[in-house]
Amino acid sequence: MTDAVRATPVVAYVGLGSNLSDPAAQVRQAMAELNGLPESELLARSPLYRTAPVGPADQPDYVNAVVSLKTRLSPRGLLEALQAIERAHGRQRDGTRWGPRTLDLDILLYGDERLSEPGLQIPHPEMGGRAFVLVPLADVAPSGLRVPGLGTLADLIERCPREGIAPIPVG
Ligand code: PH2
Ligand code: MG
Ligand code: MG
Repeated sequence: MTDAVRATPVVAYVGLGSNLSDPAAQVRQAMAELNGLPESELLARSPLYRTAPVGPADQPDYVNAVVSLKTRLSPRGLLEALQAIERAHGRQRDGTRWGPRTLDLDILLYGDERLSEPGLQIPHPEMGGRAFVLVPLADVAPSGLRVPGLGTLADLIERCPREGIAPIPVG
């Protein structure tokens, strides 16, 4: 893993998504694994949502959720830890954009930082208009949360049609 660990922890938000091999179980299991990340403390987990696929329509519905964590991992260190969890869930990267996946873990926000590096853009470049990200994010973040470059979470939610997304009952 990339060695960078920071002296001061940052609050990061991670989006979870799955639409293959028992998606709700994949997401719940991934939340447990995120709870065990080194140099990190899981702060909150959103409910799970069943969501219509964005992108190619000929794929199963997704289960989506968001967690917040306090972490001293660097953005790159966090990304590598998330990719290791994706691989453990059998994630195949065949290059198909927006195609079906057993587990997708995306860094949505990392404090108030903006980053644009190969393979790592923060805030997540597509989060601003996606209800399947914004709705669970609002479950774990203050509505006044600023998304760097995009405004407050409350404003983004207001502008985003809340279609094709339904909470999954607990239990
Ligand atoms: N992820 C994608 C593409 N489309 N659609 C939904 N509903 N949920 C996702 O997590 C999702 C998607 C690529 O990351
Ligand atoms: Mg991803
Ligand atoms: Mg994604």
